[in-house]
Amino acid sequence: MAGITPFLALLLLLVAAPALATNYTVGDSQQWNLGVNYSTWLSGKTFKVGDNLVFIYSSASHDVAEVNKADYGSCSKNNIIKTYNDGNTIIALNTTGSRYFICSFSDHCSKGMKLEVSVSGSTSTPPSGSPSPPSSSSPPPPSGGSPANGPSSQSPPPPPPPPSNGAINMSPCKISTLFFGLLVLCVGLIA
Ligand SMILES: [Cu+2]
Repeated sequence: MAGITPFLALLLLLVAAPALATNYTVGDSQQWNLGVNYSTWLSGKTFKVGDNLVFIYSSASHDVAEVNKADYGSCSKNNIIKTYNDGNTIIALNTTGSRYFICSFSDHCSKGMKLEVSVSGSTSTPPSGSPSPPSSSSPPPPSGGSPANGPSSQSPPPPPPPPSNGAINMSPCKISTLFFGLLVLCVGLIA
């Protein structure tokens, strides 16, 4: 019976990592209302695929209508893609690109109840080329699995790479002193 190898556990961890989505309550404590500056609310925020927008409002006073870019600009209600009016609307940002939301009540859109969000892909895209990061901190295997008693179920982590020092122009005496210091440092790190 094959248990979950550490490699597979790491792979699962990597796959599960992008699932950490962020819920953004539109307007924060001011919610989805008249008199809120949503440009200010948007500043500094970045939205990525998997995040959610949460519109909280009184369904008697407001709604959330998704529109296209042109209708967003003109506050037109002629081509509404979808209207939500449950008072607690969660919009899943599943695709990259811009999404446009307005309130279709009266003239609320032209009074500022409009929100454009730009959704980007995964933010954590490390530069390719280094498949194995130098920091080799192997996470413990997830609990819940069967206790692995196999002899090769867990391999010890590889030793840290030696510190690389550039070319130093010094007298032999100082170099030997420096070398001895580095040796002591290395022994201290390993021990
Ligand atoms: Cu409204």
